[in-house]
Amino acid sequence: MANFVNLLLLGIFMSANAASAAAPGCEVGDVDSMRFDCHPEANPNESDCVSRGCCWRAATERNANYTKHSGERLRGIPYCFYPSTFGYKISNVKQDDSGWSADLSLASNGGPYGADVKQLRIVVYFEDEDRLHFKIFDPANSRYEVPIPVPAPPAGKIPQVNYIVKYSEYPFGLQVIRATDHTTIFNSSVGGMIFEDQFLQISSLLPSSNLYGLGEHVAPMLLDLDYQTISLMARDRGTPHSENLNLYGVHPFYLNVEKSGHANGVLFLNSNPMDIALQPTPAITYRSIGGIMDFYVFMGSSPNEVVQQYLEVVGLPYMPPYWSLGFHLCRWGYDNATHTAQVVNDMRKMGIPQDVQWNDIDYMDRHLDFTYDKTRYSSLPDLVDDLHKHGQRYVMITDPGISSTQSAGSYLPFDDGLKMDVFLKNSSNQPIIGRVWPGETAFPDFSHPNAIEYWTKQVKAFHAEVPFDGLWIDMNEVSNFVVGSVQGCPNNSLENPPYKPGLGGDHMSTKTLCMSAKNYNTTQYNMHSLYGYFEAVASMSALKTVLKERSIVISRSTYPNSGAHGGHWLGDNNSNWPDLYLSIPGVLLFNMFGIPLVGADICGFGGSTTPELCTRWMQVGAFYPFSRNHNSIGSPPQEPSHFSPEYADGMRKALLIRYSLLPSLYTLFWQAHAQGATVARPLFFEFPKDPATLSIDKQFLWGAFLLISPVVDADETSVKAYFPADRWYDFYTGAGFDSKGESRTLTAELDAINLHLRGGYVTIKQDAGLTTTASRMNNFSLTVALSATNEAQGVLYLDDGVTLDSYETGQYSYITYQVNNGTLVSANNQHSVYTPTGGKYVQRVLVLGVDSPPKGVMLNKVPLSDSDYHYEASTKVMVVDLSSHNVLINSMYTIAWL
Ligand SMILES: *[C@@H]1O[C@H](CO)[C@@H](O)[C@H](O)[C@H]1NC(C)=O
Ligand SMILES: *[C@@H]1O[C@H](CO)[C@@H](O)[C@H](O)[C@H]1NC(C)=O
Ligand SMILES: *[C@@H]1O[C@H](CO)[C@@H](O)[C@H](O)[C@H]1NC(C)=O
Ligand SMILES: *[C@@H]1O[C@H](CO)[C@@H](O)[C@H](O)[C@H]1NC(C)=O
Ligand SMILES: *[C@@H]1O[C@H](CO)[C@@H](O)[C@H](O)[C@H]1NC(C)=O
Ligand SMILES: *[C@@H]1O[C@H](CO)[C@@H](O)[C@H](O)[C@H]1NC(C)=O
Ligand SMILES: *[C@@H]1O[C@H](CO)[C@@H](O)[C@H](O)[C@H]1NC(C)=O
Ligand SMILES: *[C@@H]1O[C@H](CO)[C@@H](O)[C@H](O)[C@H]1NC(C)=O
Ligand SMILES: CC(=O)N[C@H]1CO[C@H](CO)[C@@H](O)[C@@H]1O
Repeated sequence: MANFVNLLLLGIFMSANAASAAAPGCEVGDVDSMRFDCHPEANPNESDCVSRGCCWRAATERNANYTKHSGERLRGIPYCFYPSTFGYKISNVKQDDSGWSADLSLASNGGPYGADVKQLRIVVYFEDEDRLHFKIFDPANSRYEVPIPVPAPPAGKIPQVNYIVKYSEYPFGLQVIRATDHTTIFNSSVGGMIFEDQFLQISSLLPSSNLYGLGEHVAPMLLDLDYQTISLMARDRGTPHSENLNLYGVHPFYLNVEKSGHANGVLFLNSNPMDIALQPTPAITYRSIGGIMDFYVFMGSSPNEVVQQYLEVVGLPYMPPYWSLGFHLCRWGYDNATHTAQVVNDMRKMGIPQDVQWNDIDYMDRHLDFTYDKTRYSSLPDLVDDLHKHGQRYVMITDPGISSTQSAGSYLPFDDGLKMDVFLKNSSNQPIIGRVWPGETAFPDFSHPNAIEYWTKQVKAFHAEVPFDGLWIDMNEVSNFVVGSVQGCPNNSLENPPYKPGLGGDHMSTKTLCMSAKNYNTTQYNMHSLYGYFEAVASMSALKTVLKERSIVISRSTYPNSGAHGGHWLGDNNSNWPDLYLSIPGVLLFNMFGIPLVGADICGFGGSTTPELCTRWMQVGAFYPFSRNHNSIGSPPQEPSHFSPEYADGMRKALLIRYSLLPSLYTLFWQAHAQGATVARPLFFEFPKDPATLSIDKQFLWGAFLLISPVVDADETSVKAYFPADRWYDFYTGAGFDSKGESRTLTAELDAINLHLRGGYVTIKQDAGLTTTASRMNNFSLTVALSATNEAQGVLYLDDGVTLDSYETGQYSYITYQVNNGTLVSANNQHSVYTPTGGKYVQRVLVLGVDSPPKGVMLNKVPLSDSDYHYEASTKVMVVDLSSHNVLINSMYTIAWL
């Protein structure tokens, strides 16, 4: 008997061993980089691995260099990996006009996280010339799908597509190949595809390891593929000191740049908490705990085109009001309205530009939304009135948590919410109660059909008391000071899913509501990461109804399509140099995500800034698309007006440059809104074939024309800047040089930020005032930066800056500039309806890179007098003074020089 038991054990041992070493399909693991992790949880072991139908083998050179990752997960070449025989088999492939569909049947054992959906369906839509869309789902049971608006699949056939789609039969994998250069963009014939109720997994080979996106996280711009796992789930998490931790927003979109310089992109349209594992193969693995597999693949082939194609799916950015491009000032810890007003007055006295004053939660009565403290902030309406009289604006914070403990009849936001049934509910179908600033609160379900009406009512009532100009929506991950709710959470599979994404070791409901809390249609398990998105939709809708003009919603939590409803700030950073640097990749990422109105808290939120740090940060922050200085309670003041002239001068100078460039910046926002362009742009977007640009995230561009090279370290008096091969001009002197693609060391005094104009572009400026209202009264000037072939081009979009849908309703002017052979042509023949009511004339034209002194200059073929122009031989700059000629900015004219 004893022998028999021993034999049996030996038999089991041997068969397990055989499965791991010689099982069919395990030879895929002979190449370390082709191993896809079958046991991402902590502490894998052989028997557990083999019972999953996977292969177990010690990696050839494993782990000496890898450490434990967040949440106790292992990093490195996996011991436990999928055999090449794991997965589904395809059958019944049917072509139709706009793609094909097929059945997928499970043909091996499935995953370890619950029952597998054995019969799946795949539908492949050839949606657009450069966009492929496919879905893999359970045909027998409808499952949650992300409720953001996306284009409907085409009704008929797309005449010509720039891709070829193939598949492998078993195990099933999909390949998407760009037709023009035969690059495989997506290839899921690797790893282990799994489809279970609470676990979806699919892997794909990447064409190159130049990978960007997958936010929101804090990290350098170029992602690290050395066995890194990025978790996505909206979370209120201040200043994580570890990269890749899940943060406020969720953007499962990446952009990839191939060796050729061509780019591609992929969106995984899924909103459940997920892990995204990257490995150096290069390859990507998505592990989501719900929804369906819904993918969009974008062929590019330039980075700009990838973003454009992505935004055609998730929605173009909205058009912000002109004033929102001015400078914003805020802090938590203004004790009263007088204190807030004092800051505004100090800024005016110091002659430092400011458009918008903000308040954090200090203004509220006991932290109740839609109230203000009638003692400390009794003069708030007067402050707002004074701002408006000075052509300035006011924005204050609003949190989603609505106090549930006020006596009935005393607090309408709660009473109305009950009446209109808009709160998220718990398992006994009552409003789920958490705890935030005002104490116990209920949380509006902004996806509820009544939510917009409910929220608009509150916004309108408060606006009647305090006529604010925009909404700052914080804490909308949604943040909660207790885990789940004040009653805790039930114990069920939504609260404790069989696979738990890394989440930095957090529980699912850490700092948020229970996963089983109920939205109108579904649960927080599915909709959690869309909370801030739906709040932004409701907030922007309310502002349109109440203000009847363009406004801003600045949201902490975002999801694809958020950019169509407002902007974002990067959250609670700290006053230190690393955070100053990391703000640049943060800003660049959100431009790729279609939320160009973005910036970090200038000078840092937490901690104490120093005058030097704050000066450098104000200089780079003057070039954030959304430029706001914000500070935490208890930290020393960091308003620009607070500093001595040694520092304040450098801050003022940077802001005045921003204000002078606002016509060009506003035009960039219009290009984002109308065409899906980025505003702040990484260098590789313009120079993707130059490998040196692929990792540059300490410099960035505005559009194609302005290179910004800030100081991001302490005690620097110079900065090393890279110049891709092109003609560049010093912004201050206009002197130019031709770069072959080289780094240069530039002087960087404390009072100035290095800026360069790119040859080939026309920049439109307006003399800076101390508010955008004042700036708009000033006249325009053009700076023509000639290319090496003496050409340049530019565009200008003009409207009144506030009317809703100015572009859509045609109330704008659009001017193009063409320069070649010594002639500038300003043409308004595309559209010229709007004429500025303030500053409207072109005062000056600067031409940079004019090789020899002009013999004459003509305006509309009529020679100008010698006193109307001059030439600076040392810098090769020609200045044409048009001030006595009344040249309207939106008129047709030519300027020629010989
Ligand atoms: C292997 O891992 C599983 C799951 O963690 C555990 O239950 C089992 O005891 C482990 N076996 C050994 C031999 O360590
Ligand atoms: C481990 O790290 C050391 C030092 O960085 C390096 O020399 C070595 O090549 C690495 N080994 C592997 C297997 O990556
Ligand atoms: C996709 O990947 C598989 C597995 O590595 C490989 O055999 C196949 O050639 C790839 N297909 C394409 C089109 O790249
Ligand atoms: C307002 O706050 C400032 C700054 O803390 C303080 O000095 C001042 O006394 C306060 N004024 C009133 C009226 O409370
Ligand atoms: C649901 O919330 C209500 C408060 O709105 C609370 O009284 C009740 O106990 C909660 N139910 C559960 C199951 O937590
Ligand atoms: C809720 O479900 C209805 C009916 O299926 C659908 O029309 C609506 O778009 C859904 N709303 C959200 C926010 O998911
Ligand atoms: C939750 O339920 C599971 C399964 O019923 C049980 O194993 C676990 O101990 C429970 N957890 C708690 C905290 O009650
Ligand atoms: C360039 O301008 C000169 C002087 O106006 C003119 O003679 C010449 O024909 C122009 N060349 C072209 C290619 O337009
Ligand atoms: C939570 C967090 O770290 N937020 C921001 C603070 O620091 C950097 C730089 O400003 C940002 O990129 C982070 O997103």
